[in-house]
Amino acid sequence: MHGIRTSNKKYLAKKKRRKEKLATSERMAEEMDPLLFIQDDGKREKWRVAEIRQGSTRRIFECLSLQTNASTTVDLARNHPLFDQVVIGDRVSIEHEKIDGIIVRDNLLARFRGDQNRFSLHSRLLQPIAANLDAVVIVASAKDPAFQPGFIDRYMVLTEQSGISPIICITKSDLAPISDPILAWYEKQLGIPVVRTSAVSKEGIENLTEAIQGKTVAFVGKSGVGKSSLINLLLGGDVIRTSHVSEKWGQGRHTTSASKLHAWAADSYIVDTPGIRSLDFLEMPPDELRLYFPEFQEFAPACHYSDCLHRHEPDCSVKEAVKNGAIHDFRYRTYIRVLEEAI
Ligand SMILES: Nc1nc2c(ncn2[C@@H]2O[C@H](COP(=O)(O)OP(=O)(O)OP(=O)(O)O)[C@@H](O)[C@H]2O)c(=O)[nH]1
Ligand SMILES: [Mg+2]
Ligand SMILES: [Zn+2]
Repeated sequence: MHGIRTSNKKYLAKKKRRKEKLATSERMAEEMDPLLFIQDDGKREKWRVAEIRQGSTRRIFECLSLQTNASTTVDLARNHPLFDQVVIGDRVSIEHEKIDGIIVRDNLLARFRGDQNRFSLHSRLLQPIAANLDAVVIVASAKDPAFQPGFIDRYMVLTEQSGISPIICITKSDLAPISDPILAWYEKQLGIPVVRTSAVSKEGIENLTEAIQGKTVAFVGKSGVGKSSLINLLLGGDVIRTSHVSEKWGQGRHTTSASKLHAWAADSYIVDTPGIRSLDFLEMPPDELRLYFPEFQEFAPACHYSDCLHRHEPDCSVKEAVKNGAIHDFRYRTYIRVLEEAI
């Protein structure tokens, strides 16, 4: 009897969650003009957008053919309807040396704009990072800049929101051993692959290769953690510029200034992204955030209030689970920190 009730409750909660999740994707879809997004009819040659450069009056797009090894450069003038729609990783069709349609995306990794005051007017709340990804590699360094698992947690909110699976990569393992218990938790309780690498000693490069071969992935993380250095190794040479971060770690200047997609093996692409200083969630709807902590979902249906934010509410099963160790305290603290930014 009890079992049935619980599973029914779980089912309803799941259904509700799906509906709520839809809200985000619907919001994102609303920003997409249906006339510009086309279905893949399988007939036309498809191209993948690898790089976007801003010219004085136009935008220049470097594209790689999905059928052959060809690459091509096309551009769009400012008044073209696709001018500000195309994102790195997009699959596009090209006609008369112009992009004439974006194929409907599988997914879009985006972040909330942190550079605007939440009361300011802006047309787009989300800033796209890359489209059509199979996974996101969240890169953190063991040292220089210091290991900060809170940043990994924050990125996981974005990967959950966009429905893309995360891979955690702890690099610069030559500088410090990292045995933070949170890493074991990510791996064992959340099922997220964790690889440890060094671009200097080459430790773990094989594991990283194995984790991302045959996929399209984006490398994300703070500036100076070593994203481009790893990608250079995978590309087999010094293709991308990397550089020492200024004396004060974490305050470093950004070496990679724009995202770029690199083809490095058969059907394998990596998007190198510029590091960011902080990931802010001012625009995250507070009642949506809780959906992006997957380990809460098992407990949330038993909370007294169905709209429980797991903060100050009485009879909260999530808080109970934190207390008895079923949910990691560190993850819960990240949740509360992000929630307080969003409220
Ligand atoms: N000791 C050590 N240093 C590394 C390693 N990987 C990268 N570095 C150094 O860390 C610095 C930053 O590396 P980048 O690869 O440019 O870092 P990034 O994450 O691409 O930085 P942004 O492009 O600014 O986002 C460089 O001085 C690298 O030589 C590593 O595994 N071990
Ligand atoms: Mg870089
Ligand atoms: Zn609760």
